[in-house]
Amino acid sequence: MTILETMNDPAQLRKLSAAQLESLAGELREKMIRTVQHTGGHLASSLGAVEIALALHRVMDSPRDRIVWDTGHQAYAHKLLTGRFERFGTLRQVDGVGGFPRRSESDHDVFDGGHAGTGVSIGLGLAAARDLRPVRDPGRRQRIAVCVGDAAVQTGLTLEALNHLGATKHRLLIVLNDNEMSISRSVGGLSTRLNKLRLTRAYQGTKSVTQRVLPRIPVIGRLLFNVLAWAKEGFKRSWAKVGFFEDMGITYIGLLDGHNLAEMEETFERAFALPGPVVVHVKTIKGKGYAPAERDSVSFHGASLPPIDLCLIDPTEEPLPPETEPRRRPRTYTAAFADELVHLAADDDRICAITAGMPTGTGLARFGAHFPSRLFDVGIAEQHALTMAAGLALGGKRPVVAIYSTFSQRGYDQLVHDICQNNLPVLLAIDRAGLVGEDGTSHQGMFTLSPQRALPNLVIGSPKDEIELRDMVATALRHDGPISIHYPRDAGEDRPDRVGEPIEIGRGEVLRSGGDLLLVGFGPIVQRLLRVADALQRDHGLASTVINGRWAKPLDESLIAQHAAGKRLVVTAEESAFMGGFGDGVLDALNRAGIHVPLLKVALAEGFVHHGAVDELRRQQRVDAAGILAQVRDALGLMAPAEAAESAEADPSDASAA
Ligand SMILES: Cc1ncc(C[n+]2csc(CCOP(=O)(O)OP(=O)(O)O)c2C)c(N)n1
Repeated sequence: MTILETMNDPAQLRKLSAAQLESLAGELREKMIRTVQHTGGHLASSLGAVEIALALHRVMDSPRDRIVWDTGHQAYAHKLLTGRFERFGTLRQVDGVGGFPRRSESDHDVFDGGHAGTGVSIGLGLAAARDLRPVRDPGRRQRIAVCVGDAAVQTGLTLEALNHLGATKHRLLIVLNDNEMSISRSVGGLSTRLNKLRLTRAYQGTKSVTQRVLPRIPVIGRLLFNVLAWAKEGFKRSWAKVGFFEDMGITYIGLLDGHNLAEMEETFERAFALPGPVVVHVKTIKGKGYAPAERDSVSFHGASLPPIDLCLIDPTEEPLPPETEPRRRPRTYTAAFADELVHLAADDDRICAITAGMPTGTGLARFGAHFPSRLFDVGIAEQHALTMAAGLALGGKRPVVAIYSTFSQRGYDQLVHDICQNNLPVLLAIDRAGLVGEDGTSHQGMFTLSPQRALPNLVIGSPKDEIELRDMVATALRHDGPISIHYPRDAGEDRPDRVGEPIEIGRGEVLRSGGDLLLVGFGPIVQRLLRVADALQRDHGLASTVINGRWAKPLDESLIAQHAAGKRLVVTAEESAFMGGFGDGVLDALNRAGIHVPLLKVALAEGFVHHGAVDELRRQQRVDAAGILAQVRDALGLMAPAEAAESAEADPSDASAA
């Protein structure tokens, strides 16, 4: 039996020897690699944070003490150490272990997250709450720690939290896990500063440490004296004023080797003894312990299957060559977007692009390869990305912000006030709209369409396929106002490629005509409506008109009203939240036109959608073709052919009646 298999409580960690802990670190890594081969997941970040997790759990008494994982993508070791070893093989699968901390899974998980930059605010809130409670046991104050990456530490939210934290006296340990990487390389002034720190302060001798440190730390009693004594003892560590944190009133300790357990434990222990907030800066290697991930942490940041077929990789070795040709996958919407943007930008030097730390995921890395000076990676700073786009537009540029639907939520007021109120020509390329699958609850792109529909001046479109996406991008960059184009994470429809051609804003498209039903869709879900229309015709002899809505705003109200009149049922379909979306727009339009036909709104059920394969989630949510068909049948009181045959068998008199 491995040590990991015997772990059911992190308290057991404190009984292990240094050699056992080293073996355990290896076992944790192996388990992660073997699991992610089958499930995909945030491998590189979690591999790099193994020793941090071990050290925190050894000096803290979780769940009484609280360990907050910023973003939460690096917490696999924490999960494995807190009772989820047995079920870890279900990582990111429906009803399995989630890819981020989840309070429903374990008392050791503090916060259900997934978005970067929340950790320090959560930690500060917990610390403030603790310090408002009467101290029951003065000898043992609750310890609170936040582990935050060098990219997430630069988010606006974290900077706001640090600024607040520095003005308080709350004891809070912030472990700054610095691997020099975001998903791509970390960017930003603070990054440059941390880089310099790494170069100049790493592993300086103790003598100079004490010489520099002793005069600078204010004398505040016995505990601190102990800390100073410890500094004198001969630890290889640099203590110095680090302007950025210390100017805000937060003690900085660094730089430590984030894979040296003993050194981290001792430092954390001492940091908890200090009377206020402390940043401990540790240097880690992203992907640590797995050569392919160490070499290419970008691909192994959030390894998904495909395109990185980890099944072909032996965890202990180099990647093995594929035995068969990888399955050809149609081009993604993201790729079509990037192609069109590069095409248009070649002739229009006003076009520039902004990403908030996601150049590869959004396809903008391609744009950057062609036009490096026109790509702005602002780091994980979605709010700034949008307002900077407003500034670029005011300066005569045609900015394109490519952003995942879920992360665009961060910049709502920037969209309302900075872009829409000023009616500026900014294209918001909303990638990952709809269900995204295994990344789960925090990442589903389902809450962007409804709030955007409320915004004056904003045009909102979604294409039926990847070529129509090219058309919409071409349209958007000729439009003189804010426009938001929503498209999914999926592969496209494998249409023959061509460059985009502008289309008319606010015009829908009739794809098929029929007299019984009207099916109207927003985005690629229209393809499923065509299959539903086929099935209704085949199984029930019902003819449907199918409209590709294209624009949620302005909606093609007259086209929809014209085709809705006299139908048995109008069906709207979208892969977005149930309330306030495209279907509600159609309902309002029909009411305004005085057309009273029953309307079935197909959308995602109210509530959050958790993790799992996207096809499975679509099935669960009844937004796949079969699910939509079933909903239509329910609405019309029809039976599926198989059911009809079954009930006919059960009751032959019915069959003769038919
Ligand atoms: C608000 C938000 N924007 C973007 C992302 C996508 N994202 C996930 S992890 C990550 C990089 C995090 O880098 P860092 O904090 O340094 O941690 P590391 O993965 O390097 O350990 C990004 C950009 C996110 N989760 N949340």
